[in-house]
Amino acid sequence: DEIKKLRMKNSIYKKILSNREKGQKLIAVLLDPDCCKDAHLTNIVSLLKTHTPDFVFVGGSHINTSIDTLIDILKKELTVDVVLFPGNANQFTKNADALLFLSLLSGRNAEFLIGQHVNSAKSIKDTGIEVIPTAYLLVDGGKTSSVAYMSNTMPIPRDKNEIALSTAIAGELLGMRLVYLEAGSGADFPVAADMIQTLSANLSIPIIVGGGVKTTEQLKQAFDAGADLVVVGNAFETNPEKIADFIGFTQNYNVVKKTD
Ligand code: 1GP
Repeated sequence: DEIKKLRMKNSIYKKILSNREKGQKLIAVLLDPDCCKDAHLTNIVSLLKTHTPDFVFVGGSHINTSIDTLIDILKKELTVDVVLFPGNANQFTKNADALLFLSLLSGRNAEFLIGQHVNSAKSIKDTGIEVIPTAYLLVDGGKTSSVAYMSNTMPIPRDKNEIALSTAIAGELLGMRLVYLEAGSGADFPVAADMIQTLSANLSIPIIVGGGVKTTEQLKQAFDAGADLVVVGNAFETNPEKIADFIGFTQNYNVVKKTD
């Protein structure tokens, strides 16, 4: 019951909001349980011990490995907040600190707009986990993404800022608490700065940006454009040592902002 009460405090969402109010940017490392195991996992865990991101996101469009096993290890070894970023209802586990309850608003597949949610809603609520309703917008990242394929939906064209904006506003008006602008894992191009800017100028909820962010220059562009939280996965799968650069960059960006 105590755990339930703690979880109901919405501490993850509060952390996102309070940093946003202070103009401080956040970074999350996305771990895909299929890739993040054995020696690679050991390496990542030891890197995360010294270079701690604001969050670790766990999930993926298509997963064959147990999410719980990965979360167990992360919780044992690290103090970082673990946020579930599920590709479908089967990936739900109560062992994370919060759940992004994603509705794929850019698509027109009822299954990913509300179907998976109905299947899992009661069991999610019973656990008392912090749930963050999130407007999930897939944007074309230059190649077919797993999200597009697995959800059988089309992404928003990357230059159609007004479509992205109307979609995000619809999410806000439906009561969603976050917008996740997604170019797809391993995208050739991250979401364009002017699309992020358009949303950031017109929304009152925080914006997460992810997909195809491979350099600190791209991270800076996303922050400058108004992203509150940037999620990076692939770049760290190929080069785990980049974690230090990205986290160092974010800390420095926040210090410079504070003294501006
Ligand atoms: C994918 O937004 C995340 O859902 C992160 O993408 O793996 O390309 O960093 P990358």
